[in-house]
Amino acid sequence: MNTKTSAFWMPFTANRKFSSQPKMIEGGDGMYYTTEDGRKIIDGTAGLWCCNAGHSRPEIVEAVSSQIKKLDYAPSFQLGHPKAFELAERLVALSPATLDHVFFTNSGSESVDTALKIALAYQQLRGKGQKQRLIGREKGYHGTGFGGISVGGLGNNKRFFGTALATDHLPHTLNSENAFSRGLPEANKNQLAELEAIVALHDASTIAAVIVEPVVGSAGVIVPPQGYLKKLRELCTAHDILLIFDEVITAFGRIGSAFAAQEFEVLPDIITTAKALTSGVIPMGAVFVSDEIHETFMKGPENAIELFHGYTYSGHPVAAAAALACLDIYEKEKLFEHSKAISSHFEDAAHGLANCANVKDVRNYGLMAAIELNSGPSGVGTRAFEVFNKCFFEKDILVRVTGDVIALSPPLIASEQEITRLFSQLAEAINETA
Ligand code: PXG
Repeated sequence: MNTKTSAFWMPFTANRKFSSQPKMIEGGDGMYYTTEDGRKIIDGTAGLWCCNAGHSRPEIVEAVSSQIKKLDYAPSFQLGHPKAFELAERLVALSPATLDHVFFTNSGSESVDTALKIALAYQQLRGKGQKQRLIGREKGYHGTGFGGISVGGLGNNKRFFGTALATDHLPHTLNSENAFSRGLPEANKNQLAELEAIVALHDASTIAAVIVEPVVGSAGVIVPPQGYLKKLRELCTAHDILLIFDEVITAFGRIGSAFAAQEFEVLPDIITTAKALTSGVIPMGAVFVSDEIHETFMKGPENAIELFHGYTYSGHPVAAAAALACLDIYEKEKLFEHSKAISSHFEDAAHGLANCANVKDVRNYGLMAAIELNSGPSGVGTRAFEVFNKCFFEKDILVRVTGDVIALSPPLIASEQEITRLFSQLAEAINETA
């Protein structure tokens, strides 16, 4: 292994393969990354679905550096600093009504574990302590904490680590009959019958919460069938089960609205976020909790800690400053509206690849798209990985690969021309790959 890269054990990476041909990014500016050899490449993925405001925005740089000068760190345990409160207020002004309380974390994984713990504790506090089972969904990705992998539905992420919690899983909603759907695919009547079956099997009295990504990200942009999320909400309400939307990818304009909950007009009890909260600049996550849940915690003696949970860096002042500057950019530049406005151009551009070599499916919603390829002769993911390399080294675009899926999620500042260029370069790369 290349000694220059072996000290850093890279996450979710084929470390030895990386080492043989490192792909290094040295700079970022707006829609572009600069590679080690000085090429400007279009960031087709907003980093890892997070840099929604684009890279190295001077407003965020300024907010972060002046915050460090003023107050670098202060605890949030039994002590406060104003930026975290200001940010919480700004966030609840954006979030769906009744989700009026924010718990700060440092990542999506921590947001998910926080949400699951709040759900379990809530059921105990309201006298329904038997409700301890958590329901996820096949192909779901909820980060890498023990809670997140337990409700998650991706085998590779779970198999060495046991199943820490009592869980069960809904079926995923990917249906080959719906290949090449634009936006929301048609509903399949039986998709939610499984929830009834899970409830019949375990009994609603043992189920605390259901957690889903409103639009699945990591497993390859799986768009919810029409009416699916509304029906899921109805079933959860009917069985007195909390509904958690994991919006670590979908929140903050990725699909046009501030939250997928608003986009699909479905009100969950808890929403998890991270990534684009700070446009990826400083790690930070936020869990939005309903008034009803929050009030349930606020009933004990006033001098008692209501929730034995939190992180050294919950509400970190520098992260809060970055998030506030980022929200200012989203607002001033109307980036959520812009994201919605260019989404039909994005959809056309994505579906323009339907006839490229080996394309098996194209899926899209908002500024999320998946181009799924047939597996190559050497197995799952090999062809897509070759496309990824060709894009990076020859076509000057960054795409994301998971298995046979190439995922696109550009920063929300993308222009129509940049989107056209992104997809035309990708089309060339796909057609030039055997
Ligand atoms: N929930 C969802 C829905 C996510 O997409 C997490 C939780 C965990 O977030 P952290 O910040 O702990 O990584 C995620 C993260 C990919 C990719 O390529 C996606 C994620 C992370 C890394 C890569 O699809 N999503």
